Amino acid sequence: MKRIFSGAQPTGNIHIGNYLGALRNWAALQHEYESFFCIVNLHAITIPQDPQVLARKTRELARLYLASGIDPQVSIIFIQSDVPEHAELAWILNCITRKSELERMTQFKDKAAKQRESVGTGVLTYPVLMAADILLYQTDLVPVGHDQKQHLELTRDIAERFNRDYGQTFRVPDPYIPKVGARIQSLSDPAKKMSKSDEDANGAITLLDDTDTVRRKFKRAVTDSGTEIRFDETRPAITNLLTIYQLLADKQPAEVEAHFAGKGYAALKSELADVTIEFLRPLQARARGYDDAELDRILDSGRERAQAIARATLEEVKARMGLVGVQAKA
Ligand code: ATP
Ligand code: LTN
Repeated sequence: MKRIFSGAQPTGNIHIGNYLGALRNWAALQHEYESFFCIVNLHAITIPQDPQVLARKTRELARLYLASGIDPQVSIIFIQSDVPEHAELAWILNCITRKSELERMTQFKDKAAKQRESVGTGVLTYPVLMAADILLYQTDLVPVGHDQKQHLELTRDIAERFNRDYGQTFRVPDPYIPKVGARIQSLSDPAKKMSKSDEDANGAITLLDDTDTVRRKFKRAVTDSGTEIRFDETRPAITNLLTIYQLLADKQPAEVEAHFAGKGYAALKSELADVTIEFLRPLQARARGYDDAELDRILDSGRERAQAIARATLEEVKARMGLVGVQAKA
């Protein structure tokens, strides 16, 4: 069976952009692939985190994976720092990655521009840890949103370089970026992606927002000039709202346009709030449905299953590089 691997960071609040761009596809693909879904807490600490909040968010994210339809009987759900092979392989891959490759990453450039001198080394080397995550599991396919495309390309380059220099070791993964939903934009600024790290909380509908909050955020959502409700690249705000509607209501674009023909923006926003609330209600109930003991059991079993595979890959990597221990007969 082919494999998929993906992950999200336990920072901020997971939003419908993360769901529509990534989690939703994880749940859909899990039956066709052997699946690994990781809570990437080592990525989260590339920027300072409050330890208690990070610990709480890590478990909350595990609940949201489950609530989004990831079945722990089918897929492996685990916490990145529970499998130390991720950090170990990341170090090794750091040594075959060029600094210039990392400095070219647009996400790094954005963060470096904002933080200047204080930008941490982890922000620079973060794509190497991501490559390690993926390559440890001999992954075939990586379902992510559009913003991760460049990191995936780097992962492929690193895998190919290692295979060329040390012999065939890693499977070279393909990205899986959905045609619709890979780039959900902020409700407050349709030129920016919906983001967990946005200071403006009105830009994103989070998976744990209550009914009133959902209605309020959609009501305040920015719209374009004009009145027509149709998909149109030159009108990014309405197109973004229609995309969210299309995916949550499970309709074709033509059906959506026909449905809103002759209606105004207020109707679009109110119906969008309705479908979102209907989608979130059962999801939130499922998230609450897992008690701590059950969550521990799921994460523990995930760690064990993931680590067995990660360990085998790392052993092969170390042998190929001549990294032998006292027990190995060189
Ligand atoms: P954020 O900017 O919201 O913090 P992130 O990409 O840093 O997002 P993750 O939690 O690691 O946060 O992302 C999980 C997944 O969600 C990734 O596959 C990412 O590509 C996807 N994703 C993030 N934002 C969006 C968006 N606005 N639209 C579609 N997919 C998204
Ligand atoms: N970098 C990603 C999260 C991430 C990831 C991964 C995604 C870390 N490791 C491996 C897919 C595969 C992000 O910030 N969204």
